[in-house]
Amino acid sequence: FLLEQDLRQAVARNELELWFQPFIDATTARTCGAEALLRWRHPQHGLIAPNQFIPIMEIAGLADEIGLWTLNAGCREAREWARQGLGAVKVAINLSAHQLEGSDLDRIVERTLQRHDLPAHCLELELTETVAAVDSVEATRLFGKLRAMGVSISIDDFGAGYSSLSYLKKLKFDKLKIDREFVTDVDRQGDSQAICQSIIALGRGLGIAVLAEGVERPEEYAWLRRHGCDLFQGFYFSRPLEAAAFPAFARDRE
Ligand code: G
Ligand code: G
Ligand code: MN
Ligand code: NA
Repeated sequence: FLLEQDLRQAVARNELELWFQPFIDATTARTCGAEALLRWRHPQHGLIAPNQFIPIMEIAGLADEIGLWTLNAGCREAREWARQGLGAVKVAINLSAHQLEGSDLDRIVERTLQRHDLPAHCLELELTETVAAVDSVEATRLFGKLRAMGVSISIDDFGAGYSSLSYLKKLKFDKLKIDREFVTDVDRQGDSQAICQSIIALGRGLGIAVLAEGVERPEEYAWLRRHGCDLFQGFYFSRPLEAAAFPAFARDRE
């Protein structure tokens, strides 16, 4: 498979990039962080989105190597934001299931933070709920260590998977990210309203911040704000930005 052979070389050839999509804080209306989104600048095919190569990455056994690259590049960028005087802006890195297995992820994260001299509270790790629910004994140990270091953990695509809520009792998280499916047209769809209100209440009850993903329209933003959602992300505020463009965006919203 051609793309797989190319992907094996992508890290060494410096073809991977991180783009950054801002998180907006409801209280201050400021940028308080960004999700790092992986892109592959292929020499022939141009910029390739993660949906097109992450499955290949996982099948080809490259998830750990590329995951390490991503964590490292994201922390380096967050340190650069701090150096440029952007206060309290976190970077959120997506993890794949593989990175939690047999895991010395806590040690990897610790070393990466040290290497870049980045405070742990500037790093957030995003997991889908299916990933979070895999092996709760190992995950409890791992998340406990990461959170004790000061790293935050988010549940991505919340509500879109098949998992039960029982992992919310076993594991501690810092943020729930409401899946875009429930955010789209929330201002005019009763079923989405019931679901978003429930997730916001759940977050409140558990003491976990709630972020709405995929906000595209001002009416969606207004509805979610009015109903107590804490954080926002989506095209309404900004598309994912190239690394070089992010600091200016964050500064302009201050
Ligand atoms: O960037 P885009 O908007 O196309 O993201 C598509 C999907 O790829 C999302 O589900 C996102 O979580 C995932 N994704 C983006 N970057 C990474 C990454 O660095 N690692 C992993 N595992 N998934 C990522
Ligand atoms: O699955 P995850 O949430 O990690 O991935 C985020 C994905 O959602 C990225 O592919 C990103 O480009 C996309 N995205 C972010 N904001 C919006 C939005 O407002 N609308 C749409 N359609 N997609 C979005
Ligand atoms: Mn994500
Ligand atoms: Na998501």
